[in-house]
Amino acid sequence: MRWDVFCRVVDNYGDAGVCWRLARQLAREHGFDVTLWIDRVATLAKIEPAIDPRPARQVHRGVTVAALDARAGDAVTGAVRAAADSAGAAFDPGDVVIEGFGCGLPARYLDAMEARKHPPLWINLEYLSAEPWVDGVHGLASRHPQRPLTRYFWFPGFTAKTGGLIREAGLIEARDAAQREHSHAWPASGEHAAAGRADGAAPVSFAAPELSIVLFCYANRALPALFDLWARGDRPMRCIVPEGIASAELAGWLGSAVPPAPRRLTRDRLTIEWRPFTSQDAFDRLLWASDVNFVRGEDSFVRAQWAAKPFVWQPYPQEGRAQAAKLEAFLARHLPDASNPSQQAQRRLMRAFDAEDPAGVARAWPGFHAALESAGARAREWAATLAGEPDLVTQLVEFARTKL
Ligand code: TRH
Repeated sequence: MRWDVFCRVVDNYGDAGVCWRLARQLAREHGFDVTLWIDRVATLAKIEPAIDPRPARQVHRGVTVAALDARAGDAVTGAVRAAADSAGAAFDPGDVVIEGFGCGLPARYLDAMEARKHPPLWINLEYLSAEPWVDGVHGLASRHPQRPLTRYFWFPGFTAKTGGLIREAGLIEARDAAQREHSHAWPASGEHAAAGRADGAAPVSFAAPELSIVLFCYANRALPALFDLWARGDRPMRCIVPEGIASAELAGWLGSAVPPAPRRLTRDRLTIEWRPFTSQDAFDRLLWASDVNFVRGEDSFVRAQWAAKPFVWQPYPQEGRAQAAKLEAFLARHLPDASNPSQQAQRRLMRAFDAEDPAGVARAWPGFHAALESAGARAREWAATLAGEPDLVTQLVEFARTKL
């Protein structure tokens, strides 16, 4: 089967991140001939460094990456435009076309779909939501208003009635292996502090081990309150910040411009470590090794759940804080026990962080920190439950086979 995946980068990295992960898995695990049509190849190159942002077409990890020429309005790639102009040919659609997040297919591509004896299976990949209504709309079809084409709506989700979550083969095993190895290298408790000093004298103080945090969030007015808490805390804190993230808040808190990555800077008990963006695989490994992960949007949010570590999710900010409903829907699934103190502490911090409420975050962090052990247990239990469901691509391929 030939698959075409279309992606237009709205902003940030998640559109490219999700579509790239999907395309890779279709090629690698199912051997399909997959083309990812994407308008901003440079955004993809930021999270897949081996991609070159310049050529109109390139093959990487079994996927053909074709540049969509957004300037043309109906978005044909330079190479395809040349072919179409010279031979009058248009796009040659695959058997399945995935329209990423309702990005819109080029008019010439739709023409070519119509011209095929059997039009391709057209699937619109929707944004992930934990909201209950998703169960009722996943998999529905709708006729195109002007063309004899049908489009199916694929809703990722957390239940068996949705299209599932992206989870490539071997992910859980790789995570478990890395975390087993890491736990040897990283004592879970404070043993290393009790190891005493080189001169054999008794340990100076039974310091708690450093807490490592990955901070991948949107601009957030509550951040300086967190940095203050972490700097004045009773244990060393290491906060790993991808380049460009939370720059304004960090510059304000430091009182100086944020240094270019890679750099490390310590203030009291808080060490901030700026790192360049890494590949998606390396970012996963960072999430697996960290004690707490602040994540955002959609793809890092899912990857933090697979990492099975305590996490704080900042949903993509929307008009009138509509994202708060998405957060509540997720909390109702992930942390449903109103009487459980640990789940309550996690809910409080996520709500305060999403609301960008400095006082709320300052009140919520100590309870969240105290509940880390049980939050970790809940994260592992949640990841195991989700891993028991068929993954999104497996379901997508099965669906395609029934329709073609
Ligand atoms: O970058 P985002 O904010 O993308 C957002 C969301 O997807 C949101 O749902 C969507 O509406 C909006 O785009 C248009 O957050 P997200 O979804 O976590 O995507 C980040 C991607 O970047 C993810 O695939 C992980 C990847 N990444 C790396 O590969 N390496 C890195 O070093 C970092 C920091 C991220």
